[in-house]
Amino acid sequence: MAPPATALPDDLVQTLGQAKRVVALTGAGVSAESGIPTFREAQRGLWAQFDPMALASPEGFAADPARVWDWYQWRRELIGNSLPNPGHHALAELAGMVDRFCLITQNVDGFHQLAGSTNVLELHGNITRTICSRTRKIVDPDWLARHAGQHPPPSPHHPDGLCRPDVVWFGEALDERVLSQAMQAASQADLMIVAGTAGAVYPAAGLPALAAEHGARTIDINPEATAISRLADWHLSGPSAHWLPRLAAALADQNGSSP
Ligand code: BV8
Repeated sequence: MAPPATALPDDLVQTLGQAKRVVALTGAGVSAESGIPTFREAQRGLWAQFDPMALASPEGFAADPARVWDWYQWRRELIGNSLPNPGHHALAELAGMVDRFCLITQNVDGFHQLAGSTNVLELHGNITRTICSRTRKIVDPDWLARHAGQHPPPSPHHPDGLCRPDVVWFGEALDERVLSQAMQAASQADLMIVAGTAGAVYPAAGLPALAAEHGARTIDINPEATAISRLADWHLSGPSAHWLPRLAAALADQNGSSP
């Protein structure tokens, strides 16, 4: 594959410099350069034989709690041994250079916060938190440590509960407050930067169209063309760790500051 271009279109740079309300929507692709496999990529090793969509579902957990728990434990360890990449850091830098910035992510790895982003809207939850499968109350890490040999550990909050990750599974509703904040931000944006998402998972995938319907210009960053890139005003073909730092540098140049 040819290396991605490096120059940003002039009209994109001008729009970026004039934007007052910027919203970013990220997907699994922004963590790819941190070594975290995306949902569409074949899972690795032991997990290559399983469909992530089946594992990330209440039905999958009900059918085989141990298998789903172990898959999340494998992902937690992979995430724990990985770091945010320049794409995550660039989004944190961009937030400091615009009047209003809102970061919405489909990802559950917490890398945006590790890279310094604040007020991140985690549409699909966060894999590092554990909840009770019946009450959805948070389970303390020391309970997990005391029951590390059980897959999954029983819940401390309900006699029939099990420990599960605090993520939104397919078929489960998103947190209403988080979703309405994301929809409000998208409908008020004058620029939406979409990075690393196939745009296949709803309702997250509907946010770029919502922003465009309310007059936002949209940039899509993805090595592949997707339904979102076809809607976008600009499609920057290539990795987010390549393009997001270039957006931050271009804005810093316009503001006369270093990112
Ligand atoms: C709900 C947490 C309702 C778990 C995840 C409307 C229409 C159609 C279907 C539906 C609909 N509404 C609801 C549905 C059903 C379903 C859905 O959307 N199904 C799809 C598959 C058709 N949605 C739901 O079930 C949602 N719930 O709507 O509930 C409801 C209401 C009331 C009561 C009950 C129910 C819940 C969806 C949330 C699922 N949970 N994650 C976990 O992580 O284990 S989603 C999961 O998939 C991840 O969060 C991940 O982010 C996401 C996949 O999307 P992407 O982020 O795009 O990742 P993907 O791998 O697909 O693509 C990566 C992209 O990156 C690619 O394009 C690739 O080219 C690109 N890339 C690769 N490398 C790079 C790169 N880009 C940049 N740089 C790189 N280096």
